[in-house]
Amino acid sequence: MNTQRTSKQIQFYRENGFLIIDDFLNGAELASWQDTVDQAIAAHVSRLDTHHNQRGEDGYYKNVFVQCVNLWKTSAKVKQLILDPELGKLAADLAGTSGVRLYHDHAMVKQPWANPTNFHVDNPYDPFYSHQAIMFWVALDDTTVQNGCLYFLPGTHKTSGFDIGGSLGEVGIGELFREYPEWSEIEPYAAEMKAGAGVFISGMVAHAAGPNMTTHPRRAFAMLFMPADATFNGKKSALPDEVFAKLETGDVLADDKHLPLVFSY
Ligand SMILES: O=C(O)CCC(=O)C(=O)O
Ligand SMILES: [Fe+2]
Repeated sequence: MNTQRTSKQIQFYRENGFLIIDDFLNGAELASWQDTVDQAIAAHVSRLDTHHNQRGEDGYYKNVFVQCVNLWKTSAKVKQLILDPELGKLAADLAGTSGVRLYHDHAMVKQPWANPTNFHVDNPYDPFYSHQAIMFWVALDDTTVQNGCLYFLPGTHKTSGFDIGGSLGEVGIGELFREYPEWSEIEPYAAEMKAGAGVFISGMVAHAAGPNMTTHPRRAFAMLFMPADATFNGKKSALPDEVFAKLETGDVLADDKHLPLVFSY
C-alpha cells in the first residue's frame, strides 16, 4: 500500500476536491483486496436477499449498483485493510484534520447495464456536517468511460452547502444542477483508473459515475472517514441503531466499537 504523498498532491486535493493515487495497491495487494471483497460481498448479499428491498429503494436506484455496507464488521481481512493507520494518516493529512474515524465502508458493484450514478454531493447525507469528510474509493477493476468510471466537477467542494446533496434516484444525472446552475458549466473530469488505483474524494465535491455498458461487473470498494471531532447533526444515515439510539444532536461521534478511530496525531 503506497501511502506516501507530496505537498503538491495535498495542494491538488485542496484545490479540486479529489486526488487519484495511481499506484495505491501493487499486484499482490490488489489480488488480496479483490478476493477479500468478493468473499465478503458473497456472504453479505446472501444475507441481504433475505431482507429483500428492506431499504425501500426505487427500482432505478436498485439498478445503479449492488451496495454492501460495513464489510469490516464481518470480514477480519477487510477490517485489517481499512483500519490501517497509515491510510488514516493520509486521509487526515489531505482533509486537514488531527484524526479520523471510520464512518462506514461500502462495496459498490456496477453490474452490466447498470444505470449511471447521478451527480451528487456525499456529506449532506451523512450524520455529521463537515468540510473535512473524506472518502477513499478503490477501483477493483479497471474503470473506464465504458464501464462506469467516476466523474468529478473539480472545485465544487468550495461552493457546496450541507443542505443539498442531489438524488441517486430516478430523477436524472443532472438533477443537482437545478440547485447549483453554475456547476453545469464545469467540464467533468472523467476519472478512468486502473484496478488497484484509489481516489480520495471530498465529502463536499460533486461527483457521478457512468452506466456500465459492458458485459462485466465494475467493482469498487470505498471507506468513509470522518474527522475525529465531528458532531452528530440528527440524521441517522448509515449509523447503527445502537449508536443512533444514544446520540443527541451536537454530541461528538466517538463510538469506539462502531466508529473506530483509525488515526490520530
Ligand atoms: O461507485 C459509484 O458508482 C459511485 C460512488 C459514490 O458516489 C460514493 O461512494 O459516494
Ligand atoms: Fe458519492
